[in-house]
Amino acid sequence: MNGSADISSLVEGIRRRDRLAVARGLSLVESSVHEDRYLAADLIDRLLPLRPTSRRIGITGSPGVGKSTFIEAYGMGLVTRGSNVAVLAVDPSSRRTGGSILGDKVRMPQLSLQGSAFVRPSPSRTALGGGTSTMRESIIVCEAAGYDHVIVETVGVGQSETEVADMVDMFMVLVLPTAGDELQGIKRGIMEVADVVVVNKADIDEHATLRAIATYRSALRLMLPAEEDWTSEVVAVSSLHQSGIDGILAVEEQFFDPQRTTSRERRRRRQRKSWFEAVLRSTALDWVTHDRAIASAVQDLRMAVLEETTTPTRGLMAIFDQTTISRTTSEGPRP
Ligand SMILES: Nc1nc2c(ncn2[C@@H]2O[C@H](COP(=O)(O)OP(=O)(O)O)[C@@H](O)[C@H]2O)c(=O)[nH]1
Ligand SMILES: [Mg+2]
Repeated sequence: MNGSADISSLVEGIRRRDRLAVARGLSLVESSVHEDRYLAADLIDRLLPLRPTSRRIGITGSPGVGKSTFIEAYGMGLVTRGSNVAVLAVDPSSRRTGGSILGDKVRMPQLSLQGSAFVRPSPSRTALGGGTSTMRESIIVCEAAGYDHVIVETVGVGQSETEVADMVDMFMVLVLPTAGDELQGIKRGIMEVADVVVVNKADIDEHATLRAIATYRSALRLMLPAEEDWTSEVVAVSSLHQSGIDGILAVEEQFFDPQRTTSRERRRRRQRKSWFEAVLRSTALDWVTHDRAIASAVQDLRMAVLEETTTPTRGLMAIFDQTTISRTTSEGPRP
């Protein structure tokens, strides 16, 4: 990558849905190399106006619940209906294990072979925000390439699930048919943002699956709905046998009913706001750590706080006042 000519040809390639160009675009937005971040910003700017409408779908659930297998089955269902599907994975742990990236690819063997599907396991980011920090840009690249479905799989634990919920239109939580015990283990926060609860591995135990459906339905009724015009659905599937996928596709159609357009747009607007706030926070932190004078003052302050000779608030106020005063005096009119 060395400049705007390259960006132009990359934009063209992405628009033609050239797989190599899409992959290169994704690598560029994921890159943490300083110059790449400027090129990536340039690329995203150029792609933004070129996006057809898409459906962004997030998939979460405990490791082993069957997310990758589900995406394979669901993705195949979509492809069969004529959709173009891109799959992105958030894996904050992949840097350490290395294996899960390969594992995911291996577990979507059918979908990976489809001409109208693109499966991309994203590497982790060590920078602030972990694996999700550039996911929004990755989604934009896929949309510009004409993928009408962008499916994001969370692989990590902790924050990444709710972060992904904040960047998709429809958020699905996969659970096992062992409802009673499972409900204890699932964080309430995740259930509250679930638009669809998918009881996977229904093939294992039919009765347990029915019980699980009932349990999740009543649990969801006690929670505040994520959207005021949508009641969270509970659907059972067997991803392994690719059965129950019609039910998922039907729920998706209901969710994306044109009558709900306004509330979906409201949701995306809300998400753009939190995107801005997140970038503002990390950029502000970048500025502080890149300005040598401030960074060294902050380091002194850090020590002072450890020694309890000052408090974080008092110390940071002092640093802030000092830099603002010195800037205004140096930039102000000279006598
Ligand atoms: N019996 C059964 N096994 C499944 C089903 N879906 C996934 N599995 C198995 O569960 C294991 C974990 O699946 P995987 O998709 O890798 O889970 P992930 O970690 O959530 O992505 C694999 O061995 C799958 O074959 C299902 O519907 N029924
Ligand atoms: Mg997986």
